Amino acid sequence: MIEPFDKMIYVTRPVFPTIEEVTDKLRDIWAAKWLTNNGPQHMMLERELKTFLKVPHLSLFNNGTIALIVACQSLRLSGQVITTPFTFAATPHVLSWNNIEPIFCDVDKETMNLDADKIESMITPKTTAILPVHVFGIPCDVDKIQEVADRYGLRVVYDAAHTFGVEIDGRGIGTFGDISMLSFHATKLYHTVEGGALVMKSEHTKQRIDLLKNFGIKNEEEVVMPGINGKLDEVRAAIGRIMLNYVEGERLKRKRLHEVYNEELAEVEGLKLMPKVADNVKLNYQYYVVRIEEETFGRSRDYVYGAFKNFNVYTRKYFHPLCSDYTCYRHLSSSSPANLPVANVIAKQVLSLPMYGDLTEDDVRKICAILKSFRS
Ligand code: T4K
Repeated sequence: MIEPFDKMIYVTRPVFPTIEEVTDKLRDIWAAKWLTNNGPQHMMLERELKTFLKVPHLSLFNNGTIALIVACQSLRLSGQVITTPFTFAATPHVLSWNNIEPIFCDVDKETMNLDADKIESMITPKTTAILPVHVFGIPCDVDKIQEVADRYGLRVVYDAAHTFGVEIDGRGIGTFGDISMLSFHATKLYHTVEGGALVMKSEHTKQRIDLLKNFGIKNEEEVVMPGINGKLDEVRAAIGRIMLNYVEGERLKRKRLHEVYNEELAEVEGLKLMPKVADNVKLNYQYYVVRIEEETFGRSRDYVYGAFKNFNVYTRKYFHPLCSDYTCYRHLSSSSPANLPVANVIAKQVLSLPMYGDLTEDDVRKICAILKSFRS
């Protein structure tokens, strides 16, 4: 008989810096009397992140969603953009906010990312770009996606919200495609409370993006494009600078917890664990996701999700429902389940298990024991 946890175990918990570290930085901000609009903390964080992430240019934002909206604007995307239905709501919504039709393409059954072999069949004369997501921090097939994009003259914008610090062959994940978006939301491995960034190849694109995130204001006399307010303020930039000291420690704690999950769940019939990646990929271990195959596990994902609550464990069904099933998108022809057979299966199986550095190995072993006890 397994006892429930005596505290709520959530799918994740934000990393908190010490209050003293925050107070120290607040003193700097108070002394400078500068709160937002490209202040010193903002400028320093941009520089520090560029180095940390091994990327040539980076522009900070107040959240990842606004950043992605601006990325589409900066490349003047229009018409249709091919994306995945297996993602957070923000991904297709960003296209809608740009008056672009999301075209949903099926996903790969192992990585759960956009299936690069199916992209070509979704291209029409209206297609201007591909918007893949590195789901749960597992890199997409970046080479094949770029090859298709090049052949058809399409842009590639990555939703890299889950991929802070991920590298392929020592190369920052943000350097693939034309632009990548990172989210610095509180629930991410690295955060600025709310926040995000765009990573781009050229200084010219950065200049355009910096204008777009500040109302298009070039100087006191000239407003050169219809921009928006996407700026990150000084308080959150300062917290972001502190959090850079925490991110590698948090990554290593999560790496160990991933290993414990893998050890404990490896032999359980009916569970499919996180996809394996090539040796040249450095992961960030932000999420731990299992797929519950009802026929062999004997219980459905929804049963497991509900039963965990009796043990005070609050898992999440990331990402169910599929975006293609939202009321605002299900009328699209690409949303038909016949077009998305793999995504439809995966969305019924996935469950994100608790993953954050403050969990102990014993907590994870107990979560695994609870999960195994559900098998019938
Ligand atoms: N693209 C992708 C692929 C994304 O996953 C996201 C965001 C975006 C784009 C957009 O980026 P941003 O505009 O957000 O920068 C959460 C996050 O709010 C969202 O950022 C994230 N993806 C998504 C996957 O997860 P919810 O609605 O599940 O969050 P919530 O409030 O239910 O939090 C999850 C758990 O975390 C809670 O059960 C408890 C814990 N928690 C949460 C908060 C906010 C805490 O313990 N403390 C906290 O302060 O969306």
